[in-house]
Amino acid sequence: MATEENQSESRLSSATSYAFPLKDIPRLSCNDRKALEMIRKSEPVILTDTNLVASALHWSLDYLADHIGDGNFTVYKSDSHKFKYYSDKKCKMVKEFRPPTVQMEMKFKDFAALLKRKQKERDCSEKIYLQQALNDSVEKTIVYDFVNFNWAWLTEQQTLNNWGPLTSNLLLVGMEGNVTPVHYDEQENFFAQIYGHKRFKLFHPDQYKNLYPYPVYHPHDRQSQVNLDCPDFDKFPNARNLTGYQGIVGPGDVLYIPMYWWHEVESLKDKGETISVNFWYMSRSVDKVEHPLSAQQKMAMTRNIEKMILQALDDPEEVPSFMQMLVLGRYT
Ligand code: QVZ
Ligand code: ZN
Repeated sequence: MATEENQSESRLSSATSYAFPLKDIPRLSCNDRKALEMIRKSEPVILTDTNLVASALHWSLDYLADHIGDGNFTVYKSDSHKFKYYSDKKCKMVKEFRPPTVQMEMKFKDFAALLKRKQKERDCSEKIYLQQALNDSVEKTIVYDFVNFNWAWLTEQQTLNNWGPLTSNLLLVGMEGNVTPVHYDEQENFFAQIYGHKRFKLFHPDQYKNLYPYPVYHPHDRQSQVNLDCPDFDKFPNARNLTGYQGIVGPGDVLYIPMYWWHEVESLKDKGETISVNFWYMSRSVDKVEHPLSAQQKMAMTRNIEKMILQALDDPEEVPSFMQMLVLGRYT
């Protein structure tokens, strides 16, 4: 009888969303010395007045549909509200892997029409997310806004922080409710919000042990195996210790996401869709390694060791037993 009660209780608790302790990400002026200090120290901060994308604040779904041109755009479709990234290259490494999203190519006008149709539908289980590099595929009016981004401020930050070159600029158009599950990137990121609002949850790189990333050879490399909506604490017990930060960005805000910081992103219900542009930069060059190593350096090291072992064994299926032999009963 007691067992039955416990079972129903655990069923209930796993269905209820679990709240991790989250502190607010500071919102500061880009002229505030504290803000610059945070970027220098690789800490997340929301900058409210960079004017980074001031030239694009008139963008909307209809405006883009009218002016972005008839090039092809990459659109992801998901059966749920989640858009968990996977690497096409790594799909063959895991036999039983089934991609959770479908990638499509379409004209922006067709994307806009599809998005509006889905917003009207009562069944909102299927979602779409446009993700396109801002490049020559877009027409003059949009290029004009793009050229008028605050590149002077960006270049100043790049220089101050010793970052490498800008590697890519993604335009993101999402539906409200879309969620990009928790993952990290190997780049520095200025994330600029243009239309609608997004909620970010951020976790320090030292939360690695609480977030259980997939193996590097897995298509979901750099993603957490933990579902933050209903964590499986039996499988991932340290997820109970997870602590992080949160913040909401709106039009004109720029969030600095330091390299290796975990992030989950949700498009909020407010304007129907969200429009954002991110700026990914190569990391700063490390001039001197100091001990103890930082969480960031340990993550880079862990990735390299995993890659070396995989390369030597030449078979992902041999990696788990090898790792266990190395560790179990010796380092545990
Ligand atoms: C979103 C999606 C391959 C599918 C970042 C967000 C983010 C952002 C933007 C998250 C983002 C970046 C890459 C990709 C996506 C990506 C996707 C890549 C397939 C989910 C569309 O994580 O670092 O700027 O705003 O939702
Ligand atoms: Zn990301």
